Amino acid sequence: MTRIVVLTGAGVSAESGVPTFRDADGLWEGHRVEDVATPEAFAHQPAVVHRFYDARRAALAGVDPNPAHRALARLEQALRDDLLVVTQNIDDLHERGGSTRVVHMHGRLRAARCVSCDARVEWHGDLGHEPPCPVCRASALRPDVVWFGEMPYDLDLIFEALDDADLFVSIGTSGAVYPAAGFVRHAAAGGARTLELNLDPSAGTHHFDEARHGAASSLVPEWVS
Ligand code: BJW
Repeated sequence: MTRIVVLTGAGVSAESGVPTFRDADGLWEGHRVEDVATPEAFAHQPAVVHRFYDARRAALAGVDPNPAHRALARLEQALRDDLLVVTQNIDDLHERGGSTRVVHMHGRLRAARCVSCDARVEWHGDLGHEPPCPVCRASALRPDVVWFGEMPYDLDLIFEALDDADLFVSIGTSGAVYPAAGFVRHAAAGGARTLELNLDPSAGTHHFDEARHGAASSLVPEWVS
């Protein structure tokens, strides 16, 4: 049974040099994430969407986990199955920081999915040249990420963990995107205490029992120690 569920967002990776989505520098080549992270954008402008993800996948090679990722890995070493990290991030910095119990509810940059047969493959290079699916060969690959209007991954597992949790901690997320933004209320309804660790008050900060504001690289190690 999972005692602590930690939800992370772009803010946990910000100090590693991965840009967030909705802060001052949150635009990519002038596009809002809401304009490029949709099935409609991929249908109408696949080259633009591929460029967005190919650039972010390539940038992963130049970034490293920061003290917040490493603190969560230390907590997992102490708590084992009692800790679950649910991340909205598609980078792999939690895993590279040492965490193993990580759910990527919005998918992973280093994976691709066939638009026809749904086969999933690990992917480290560019997808922009539209390689064929290695399984069905009939179609092309897309980034294995969850766009607006699509169903996030592993929701059954996540809601079950939230039901069981004694403590829910939200780190580095603006609370602008559902269903993740609703997890705090779900966890609280199940009896969990709730804590927000974020640079600024999130959109849902008033739903938390406690909120601490500052940089994740300081707040998370302080909370874990
Ligand atoms: C720091 C820091 C530092 C900075 N230290 N902190 C209910 C109401 C209204 C709308 C909806 C609703 N339910 C569903 C919707 C529709 C939609 C939605 O939410 N729209 C909103 C715009 C309102 N949701 C969906 O379509 C989702 N699917 C869905 O709902 O399916 C049906 C369903 C229904 C009911 C139950 C279950 C399912 C899918 C959403 C997919 C989102 N995809 C993206 C792209 C993924 C791939 C990619 O990365 O490109 O996910 S969009 C983007 O936003 C990405 C992120 O994971 C996500 C959240 O962003 P995040 O992480 O919060 O980043 P920021 O930038 O917003 O915030 C960073 C925060 O960090 C800030 O607060 C900073 O202050 C802080 N920070 N530096 C600590 N150093």
